[in-house]
Amino acid sequence: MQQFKPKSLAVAAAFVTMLAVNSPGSSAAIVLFNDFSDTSGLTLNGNAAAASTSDGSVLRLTRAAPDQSGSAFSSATINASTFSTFFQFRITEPGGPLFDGNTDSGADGLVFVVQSVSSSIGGIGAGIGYAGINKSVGVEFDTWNNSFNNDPGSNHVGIVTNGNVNHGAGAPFTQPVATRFDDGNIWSVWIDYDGTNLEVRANQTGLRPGIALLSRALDIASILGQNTAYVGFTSGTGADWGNHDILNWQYRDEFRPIVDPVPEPASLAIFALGCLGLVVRRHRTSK
Ligand SMILES: [Ca+2]
Ligand SMILES: [Ca+2]
Ligand SMILES: [Ca+2]
Repeated sequence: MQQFKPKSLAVAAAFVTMLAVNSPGSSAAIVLFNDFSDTSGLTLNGNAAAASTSDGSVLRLTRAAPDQSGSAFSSATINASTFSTFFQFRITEPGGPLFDGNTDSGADGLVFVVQSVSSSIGGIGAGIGYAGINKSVGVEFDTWNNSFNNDPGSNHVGIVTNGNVNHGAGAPFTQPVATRFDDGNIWSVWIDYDGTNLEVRANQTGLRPGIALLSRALDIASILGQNTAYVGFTSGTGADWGNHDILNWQYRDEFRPIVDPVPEPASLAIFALGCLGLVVRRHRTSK
């Protein structure tokens, strides 16, 4: 998988200099976590914690145990009127009893969330830690069929709003995915919002697909009641469980799809500045 760390700080330092010359102002912000050895800038809630795994230091939203809930959000609000984000997750040790039409153990999944309520919010179980978060938009990776939520199956992506994980009749804005999200492999996710349409891409190859898995027209600024949001993740477990780990994450507060997760010079500069945690770097674009 992608390893996107600068080869050396000396190289990165050179980029700092270049940026100082070429990007003297501000307009775009970048959040970059190559790993979660330093979670500065994030507020971790509930059972969420950094964990050491074979992937390095990961953000473990929930561990493989019943009735866990965890969330992690940027401690400060960031522009979300347009954005592009990329992250990788791995869900391990899925387990628990089978019921409600599920044929595989493991639950409940995780959600990428933009919300304007609080950096310290989250729920549990069937709500994937997202239920009840008003003024929000969530992209769920749902691994458990809850018939009462009109889930379209036991493994699907969905775009949900205002903390409501009930998809409604016909389960609009969901897409079943054949390969289990909790099969233990690394999933790569791209989510892009151009101010009109929210698009979701996900696969296990790490190569950005041309076609979106799911899209939904949304006015996110209206939903949030503002242009800015706390951005992050939620997860929950109930009768079934799994380790829900975020391995790395980048978020750009402008629509600029991340084609190659290897960092651009600006990201290297951030790294060089020693900010392994949440980084909001301002640099001028030439618009
Ligand atoms: Ca499952
Ligand atoms: Ca579910
Ligand atoms: Ca669902």
